[in-house]
Parts: sequence; structure tokens; C-alpha cells
Amino acid sequence: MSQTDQRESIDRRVWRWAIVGAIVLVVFFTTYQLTAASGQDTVSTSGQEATQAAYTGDGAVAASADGGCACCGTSSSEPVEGFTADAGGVQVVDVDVSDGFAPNVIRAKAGVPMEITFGQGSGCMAEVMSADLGFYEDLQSGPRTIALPALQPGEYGFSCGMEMVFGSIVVE
Ligand SMILES: [Cu+2]
Repeated sequence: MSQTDQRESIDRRVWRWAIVGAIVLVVFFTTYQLTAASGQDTVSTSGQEATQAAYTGDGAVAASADGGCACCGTSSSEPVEGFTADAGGVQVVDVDVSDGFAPNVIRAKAGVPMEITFGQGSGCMAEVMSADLGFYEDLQSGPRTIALPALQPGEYGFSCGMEMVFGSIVVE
């Protein structure tokens, strides 16, 4: 009789902890999903972690309601073609980074070394990088010129440091 009572009480305790555990898990995953969704609307409801996630290190707001990068501009995904200019054995091109990359499609010649000068950038466009070409440059202190060897025909990608804004070099 008393053994049965004890068993019931243990069962009840187990259930209570299971329910508490389930609630904690649900709250955790809800918070996590709201943070991952990076909507500004959710920042106030999901506590300190979400607030921290919504800001980048330099204090700029990184997230916007449409899920994009607020400081990257909206026109940055439209193709803006640019061509290299001949500078005596090397082809040169300037890329403005004040609102995405302009141009973001650079047409270049194969077999001729190239120098790409990226302008000064900040926020989202504070860095430029390319896994294809093996460079990563900080643009915050001023323009940077990247010297590239003569390339084979093909398309080579580059992006901002967050990999949110993209450009390409089309070598023909
Ligand atoms: Cu970016």
C-alpha cells in the first residue's frame, strides 16, 4: 500500500520535471529561432542574447526587417558592369564600395595582370574578400589595391566580409 503511494509520488515528480524541462526547451528554441530570423521586431521580446546578435561589433545595426544587411543598400544585387583600363602591361579598375560594389561585374582580359582598387568602406562593406583569388582586405582605413596575376578565362567571385554582397570578375 505505502509502496504504491511512494511509486505514484515518484511518477508525479518525474512528470513535473519532464514538463518543466519541455517548457525550458520550447522557450530556448523559440528564442533561438527568433534570434536566427534576425528580424528587428523580435529583438525586444527575446532578451539580451537577441539584442546582442542584432548588433555587430562596431555598434551598427546589422539586421533589418527584410532579413538583409541594413547598411549594404538595396541596389547592390543589380549587375553593374565595369571594364578594366590598360595601364601599360597591367589592367586596372576602381571599385566603389559606398553602396555595395560598383561595378560588381568586372570584365577583364585573360593573360594580363590586374590591379583592382577597392575604395574606403565601412559597416557591411568594411572588408572585401575572395576565396577564389585568396585575398581578404580591411577597407576601413582607406582604399586598397589588390594585385592579381594574369588569370585564366573564367569567373572569379568576391564579396564583403560577411558574404552578403557579391561581385565577380569575368575574365575573357
Ligand atoms: Cu556585408
